[in-house]
Amino acid sequence: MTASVHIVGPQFSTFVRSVQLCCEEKSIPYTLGAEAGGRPLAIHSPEHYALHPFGKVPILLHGERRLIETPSICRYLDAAFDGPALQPAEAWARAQTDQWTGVLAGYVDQALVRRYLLEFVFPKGEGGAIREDAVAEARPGVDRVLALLERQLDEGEHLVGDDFTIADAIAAPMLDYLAGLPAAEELFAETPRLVTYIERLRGRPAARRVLVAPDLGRD
Ligand SMILES: N[C@@H](CCC(=O)N[C@@H](CS)C(=O)NCC(=O)O)C(=O)O
Repeated sequence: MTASVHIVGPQFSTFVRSVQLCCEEKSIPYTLGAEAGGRPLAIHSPEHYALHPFGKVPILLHGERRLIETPSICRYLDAAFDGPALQPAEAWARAQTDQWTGVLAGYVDQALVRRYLLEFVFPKGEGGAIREDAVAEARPGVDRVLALLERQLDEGEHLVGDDFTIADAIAAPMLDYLAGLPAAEELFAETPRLVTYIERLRGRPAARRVLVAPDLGRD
């Protein structure tokens, strides 16, 4: 099996960044980009659907192996490669990590990214305007999720206890984007632990390479 992996997807994607963070945290050699097998891969092309039946990214390529779904990819990288463990060994803490990984990649992604953030990043209003009604409609869901994360951070420095896990790798890119919005100060006004947590995540050497640099120039 080859020592390096390829992450298929654009670097701006939150889920691609989560997989990239796992590689960086574990020092796994990787390449990243919207290509596969040395050829550009157009989103939603037949070639894309051949690699991912739902036409999403990321897709992990490791030698002959192909894997989809960010939580599964992160768990695989953690299990198959050396480097610092990104999941607790103890059964209950591991189950909590799995739980949060699923919650983040599902409900939290929907509320923060799909329903809210994407309204700012890819505005769908007339003339490319932000749809203020869609933003207002999505906002209660954002507030609920941020309050939930704030409560969870009462228990430790990261989402599951004190150590960085794949749950944090999934949370980091979406929270980083959210914290970059003009409305961030108001969004996070009631969640001081979350603000500190985002700064903690952003300060990790791996995160500095993934969240800040839009293009690492990797090929
Ligand atoms: N359940 C998937 C979700 C992946 C996903 O939604 N990726 C987004 C990019 S962050 C995507 O592929 N968007 C393109 C599309 O929906 O067509 C996972 O965990 O990897």
